[in-house]
Amino acid sequence: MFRTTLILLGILALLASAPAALAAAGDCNGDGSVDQADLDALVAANNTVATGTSMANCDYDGDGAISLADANQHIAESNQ
Ligand SMILES: [Ca+2]
Ligand SMILES: [Ca+2]
Repeated sequence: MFRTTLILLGILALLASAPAALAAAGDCNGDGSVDQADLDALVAANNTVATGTSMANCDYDGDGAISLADANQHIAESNQ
């Protein structure tokens, strides 16, 4: 019984952490999907720091900041 409880708690912990684990490139606003709202957020965040926020999902060049280069890459990858 105790072991079953531990297994169930482990499964619940995995499910609870799934959204963070599934954070995807292009999900600028961190809502779990990639859509127009992400491009809007990306453009609005131009010239801001990306590190430590959901905007890091859209820091395509990995320089720690959001720029128009990231917006251009976001558009290019959205059109694939
Ligand atoms: Ca999103
Ligand atoms: Ca960048």
